Amino acid sequence: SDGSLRYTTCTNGGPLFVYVKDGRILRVTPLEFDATDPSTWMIEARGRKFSPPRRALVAPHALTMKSLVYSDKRILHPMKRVDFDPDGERNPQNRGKSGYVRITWDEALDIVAKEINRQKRVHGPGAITFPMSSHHQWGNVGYYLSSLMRFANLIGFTRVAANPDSWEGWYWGAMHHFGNSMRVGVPAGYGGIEDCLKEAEMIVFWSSDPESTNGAYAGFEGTTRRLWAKELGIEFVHIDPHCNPTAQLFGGRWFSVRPQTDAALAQAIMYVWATEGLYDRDYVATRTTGFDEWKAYLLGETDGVPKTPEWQESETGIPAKDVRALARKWGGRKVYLAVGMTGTGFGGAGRGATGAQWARCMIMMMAMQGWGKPGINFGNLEIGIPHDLHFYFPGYADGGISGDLAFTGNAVNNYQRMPHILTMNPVKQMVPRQQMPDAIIEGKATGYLWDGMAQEAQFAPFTYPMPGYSPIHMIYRYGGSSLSTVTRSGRWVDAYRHESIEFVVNQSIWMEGEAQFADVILPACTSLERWDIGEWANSGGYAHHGVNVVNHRVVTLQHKCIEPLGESKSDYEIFTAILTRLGLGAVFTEGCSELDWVKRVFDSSDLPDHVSWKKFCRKGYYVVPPEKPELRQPVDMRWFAEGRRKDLPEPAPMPSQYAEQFGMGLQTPSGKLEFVPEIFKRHTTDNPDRPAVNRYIPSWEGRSAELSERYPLQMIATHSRYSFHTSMDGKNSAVNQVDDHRALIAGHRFWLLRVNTADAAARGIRHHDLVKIFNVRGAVICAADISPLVTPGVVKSYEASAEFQLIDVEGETVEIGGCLNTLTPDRSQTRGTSSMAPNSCLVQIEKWRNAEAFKM
Ligand code: MGD
Ligand code: MGD
Ligand code: 4MO
Repeated sequence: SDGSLRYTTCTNGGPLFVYVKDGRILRVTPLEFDATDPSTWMIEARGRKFSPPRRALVAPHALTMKSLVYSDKRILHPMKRVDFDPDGERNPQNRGKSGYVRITWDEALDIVAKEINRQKRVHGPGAITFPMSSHHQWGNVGYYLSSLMRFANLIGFTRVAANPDSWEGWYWGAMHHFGNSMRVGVPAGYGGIEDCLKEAEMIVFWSSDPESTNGAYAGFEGTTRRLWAKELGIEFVHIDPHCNPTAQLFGGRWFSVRPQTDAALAQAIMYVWATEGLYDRDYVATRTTGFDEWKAYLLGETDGVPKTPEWQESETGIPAKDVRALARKWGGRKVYLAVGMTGTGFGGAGRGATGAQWARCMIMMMAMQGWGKPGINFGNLEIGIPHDLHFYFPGYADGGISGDLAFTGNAVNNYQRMPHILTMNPVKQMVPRQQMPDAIIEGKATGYLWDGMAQEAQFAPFTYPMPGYSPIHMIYRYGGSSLSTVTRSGRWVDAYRHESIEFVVNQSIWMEGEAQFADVILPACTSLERWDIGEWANSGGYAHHGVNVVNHRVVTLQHKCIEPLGESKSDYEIFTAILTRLGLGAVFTEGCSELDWVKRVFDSSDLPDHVSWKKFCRKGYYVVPPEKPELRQPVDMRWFAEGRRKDLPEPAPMPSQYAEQFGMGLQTPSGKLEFVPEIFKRHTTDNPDRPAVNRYIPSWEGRSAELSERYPLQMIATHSRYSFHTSMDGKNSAVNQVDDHRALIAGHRFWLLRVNTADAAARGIRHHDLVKIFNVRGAVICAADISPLVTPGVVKSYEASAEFQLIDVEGETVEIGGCLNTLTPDRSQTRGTSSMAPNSCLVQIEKWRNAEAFKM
């Protein structure tokens, strides 16, 4: 009615309508279905019928897209650092200090293309690196695993080997008890919604806050289902140092556990089960191995310390009587255990020094309770929707246009349906992500692989530099989040300024984070300014059937809604322009525009069987009809509990990975659920950090650590409720105005630090005072958010401030953007792994100068 055109798009927080008039975006709204879209599924449970709303319940950050497009932090033209001369003085020491001048695209592309050639000529393969983040704007064509991977492979590069950041404790620990390596050691969650609603009596949320983390991409799609569970009288319990938004919304008993002591609590619960017979004896006897050895440890027969509720009290801070009561209740009921964002793995508890101990306990607890029997499973009603999973559409990790068969899901997923020119990185050298700054500064680093192919892959170390290859001399950074998402991130500043780094190019949409440390900046555009295609929440790869979290399967054409702002270009166009200068333009594009690739992805999917290209383009989205009730996906692990052949719609494990008969048993050497993993017995006997019999080993950065005398508070900085990592924070995004996200004080939007009332009072800190949070690694200025919702002795905040802003105040350097990862330890959780352990980092806080003083 206002004369605008309605386009569609998809984001990390769900699909949107985008209203455009005269080349400008007027507004974005959550996508709503109409009468022509297929019907919605219904679940019957305990005499009630449940069906979700017929619209996309998107995340708050999705709705900020317009403000991101028109942000005043957009980079609108190519730029060069003022004191960078590619043919003369390069002044690496001034990165992040000196300013920029505008240059033309021609000049920028020439500098970058020439430098790529020079690096190869002078140093040889391996000198260039493309550090990649874990996420991207939505869409199968533009995704970093798609276009950027294709581009980087055509150039050749030292790979920055990612650590399994989302999965840490599961990959390095839990996986060895039950397999699921192709899911990085987390359970699958099939059929979990219906089973939970029909059967479960209680849900234990353990390090699980789906109202904040939204099953990653599902917005508030799961909220409705949890409300149904409340209506049905399913009891909720929360184990978390923070009375998180899920606990706040739904209520239920909150166990305020001290960070990283969870394994002690879990073991005390298992002690009660073991001694009071509150476990599934038949299941343990027939489906598992090693229980006697585990039980001996619980009872203290092996180390003289019975793991009683009294024993755990001084560690966790939870009274013994409460633990005993919880254990008895749990042991006598059908319980869903909810760990992390989907309830089936993840969780901040897994991203700390004791992360693997905790994740291992979670699997063992479920083994004791009969995992897979009706009402006994992992989940928090976030995953396991009765979708038609036979309908095929590729996820973003399934390779897109990359042609990369080694580091994406392409080889096992979409390649056969969309053959395109293969691309391969000829460089075998890798550098571990968390150690990359040290690799640059000290010239060496050791890492361990994240590879889901097999459980064994993680035991072989790799070293940097690798004989035969050049160390890194050029960084091609795409985006710029490391200062905020990598541990002890202040190291990056020194790495960027290191003399061995001859050239830094940054391709970013906004002037933030690492973009400020580049020699040449290439302006990219947002996904609303270019073509793409994607299915909501379909990540693919290690999260096979990831769509199982949203209520409807929605594939969207991601329209080019407006022309790119200023001189910005799509990433694909930038890559094409650089490769054209290297004579590889046509190899990269195969003669295709982005819209052509979108059509190729469309054709590779099952969409053409149901909707014409023309109709799809006009409507902008397609909703997959739900599965017929009789064909609904089976419940995860039910086959195992019943001793049948595996009946789940997933390709893993590989045929070679079954102990005896294909489809029978788990991906463990015994085929059973192993309380004492055989794989650990084989490979870690010389590593006390990774014992075969799981133990409670207090955190090396916990309350008993030496550091705690000077830094008595434990900081947990987990995933931000309102932004998606750095992506929707800062840059004057609408998210910035959310009071629960940043506080506007003296003209600056400060990152929030939630402090317990008693800890604040002891330090004379009042609500919204500026506080300095610090340790040996750095100091950050935040706004105090005083609240009883956080356990005393713990300060709660979030990772992923997009802004990184160092200022000097009376000789002291402090960071005022909110990059709390400048304080977290860079040490791996355990020896012999490349795992991040940001959680439970020891800090002190004090009231900082008042806001008026800050203004000067
Ligand atoms: P993102 O902000 O998602 O974070 O860490 P990252 O993956 O590093 O980074 C994406 C980057 O890509 C941004 O800079 C963004 O601007 C850029 N980008 C996105 N789309 C485009 C595009 O279209 N074009 C271009 N040119 N650039 C684009 C996430 C990581 O953080 C994760 S996944 C986890 S699980 C860890 N969690 C965690 C924690 O729990 N606690 C602490 N303390 N730290 C953590 N860090 C980890
Ligand atoms: P976290 O926020 O790390 O999320 O999903 P999760 O790993 O589940 O942790 C969840 C809860 O664990 C929090 O309430 C936190 O207080 C608690 N916790 C932290 N430490 C401990 C501990 O030691 N013990 C116990 N018991 N609890 C603890 C992460 C997932 O979220 C991932 S991997 C990504 S990449 C996505 N990121 C993301 C985002 O950046 N923003 C939004 N809005 N959603 C996201 N969803 C995804
Ligand atoms: Mo993650």
